[in-house]
Amino acid sequence: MALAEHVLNGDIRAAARLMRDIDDNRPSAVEELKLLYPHTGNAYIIGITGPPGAGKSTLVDQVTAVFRARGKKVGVVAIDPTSPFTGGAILGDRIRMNRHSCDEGVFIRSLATRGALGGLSRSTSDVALVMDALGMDIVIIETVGVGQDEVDIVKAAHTTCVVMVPGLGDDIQAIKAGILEIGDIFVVNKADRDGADRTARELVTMLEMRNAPEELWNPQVLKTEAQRGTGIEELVGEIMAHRDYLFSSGAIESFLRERNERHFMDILRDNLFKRAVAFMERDNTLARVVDGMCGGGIDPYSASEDVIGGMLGKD
Ligand SMILES: Nc1nc2c(ncn2[C@@H]2O[C@H](COP(=O)(O)OP(=O)(O)OP(=O)(O)O)[C@@H](O)[C@H]2O)c(=O)[nH]1
Ligand SMILES: [Mg+2]
Repeated sequence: MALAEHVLNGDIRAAARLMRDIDDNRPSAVEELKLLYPHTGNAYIIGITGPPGAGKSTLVDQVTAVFRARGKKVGVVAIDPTSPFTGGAILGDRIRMNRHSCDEGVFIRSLATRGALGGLSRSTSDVALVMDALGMDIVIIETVGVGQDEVDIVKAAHTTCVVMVPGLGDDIQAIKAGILEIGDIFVVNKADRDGADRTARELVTMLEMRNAPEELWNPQVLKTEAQRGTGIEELVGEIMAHRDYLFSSGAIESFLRERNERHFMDILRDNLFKRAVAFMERDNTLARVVDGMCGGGIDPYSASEDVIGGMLGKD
């Protein structure tokens, strides 16, 4: 029986193995994903993003508990930035989500950004797909909202929650407009700290300044204390309200079209690049091009056009 069939039967170990195969870039993993794909599209995907240490993992843990209490199965994909600033995040996530570690209805998986050759958004989509096929009703993706990569990742989520903390003060002005655009819900976590109301007010003001059309979704700003579990029910309620909006307004259609287009383009780019690399390996093209660039006889623009021309002509 193919690994995919085991996954579709809800076999958690098979899912974990397939995710490892995806990580290792095994060609067999792609064949399994092809089998799984027709059975996906049932999970509701929630993105949680925000600066390092904002309390995202603590929040994910609490939100997971609420969905579990409602009988939903929850998959969690935590993107570990493996940056020197947040080193050890994986361990931290494991500890913070410890209480779910014996729960068969919760599947937690960390992804490292380092070494994700095919692009992080591609591997995140693939892992979310496996969780979906495994029968997870909810898939939560946690990522530190810093770079374009992270923004791309949360675009795959039906509902994106942007997590902030009090005391950002003037820094809040420095938050890229991109973050405002991707948030469906804004959360001021660590509301036990001073300045939570002010941060919430500033966010509301910034959102109002966007002058978004009224018929569109109007993002709310919520306050939470993830550590004590305060405001979590309200947050889940708002996530469900956004879900209702997506489906009742029909916005889900364009969302899915955009997401599918990005997913396909990601895979296409990845596959083309892999084929180009394999093509160049046949006759050591890379070394020749680099030699030529160092010697001054070859420019990289013409060289890449030659490689693509050769590849398309011969294949
Ligand atoms: N005071 C206070 N601390 C909190 C709250 N929520 C989380 N924390 C603490 O904030 C610290 C960081 O929490 P995490 O959940 O690891 O934050 P994170 O955003 O996932 O961090 P990275 O994944 O490393 O970016 C931990 O020590 C938490 O216990 C809160 O509501 N109030
Ligand atoms: Mg975290």
